[in-house]
Amino acid sequence: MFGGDGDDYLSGQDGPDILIGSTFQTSSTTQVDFLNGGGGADVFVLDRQVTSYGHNGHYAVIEDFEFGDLIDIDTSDYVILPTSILGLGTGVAIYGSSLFYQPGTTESLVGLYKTCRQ
Ligand SMILES: [Ca+2]
Ligand SMILES: [Ca+2]
Repeated sequence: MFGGDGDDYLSGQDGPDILIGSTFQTSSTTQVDFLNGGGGADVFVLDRQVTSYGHNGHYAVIEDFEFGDLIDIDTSDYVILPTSILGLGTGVAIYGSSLFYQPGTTESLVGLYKTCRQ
C-alpha cells in the first residue's frame, strides 16, 4: 500500500503487507508518516532510493514493528540508536547518515519504531 506526498497514516491488514508511505519526489516541506502493519509479516519501506525519508524532517514512525516484520532500507550509511525523542516512548531511531546526523533533531531521521508498546 502506498501513501504519497504529505503526512499519511497507513494501516495494514491481517496478512502480509508492504507499506510505502512516501515517494522519492515530494513537495512537502516536512512529512511524517505513520505506518501500522497489522498482523502478518509486513515490510516497512524506508529506502531512500524509493522514499524521501531522511531529508528535511521527512520520516516514518513504525507503530507495530514485530517479530517477522522487515524494514527495507538501502545499503548506504545509517546511524541506528535507541531513542526516547518525540514523546513516543522508547524506541529505535534510524538516521540516514553519520555525516549529517545531529543528535536530538529530526534532520536526517529516516524512521523510528517503538520497542515498548504503550
Ligand atoms: Ca507520505
Ligand atoms: Ca499486515
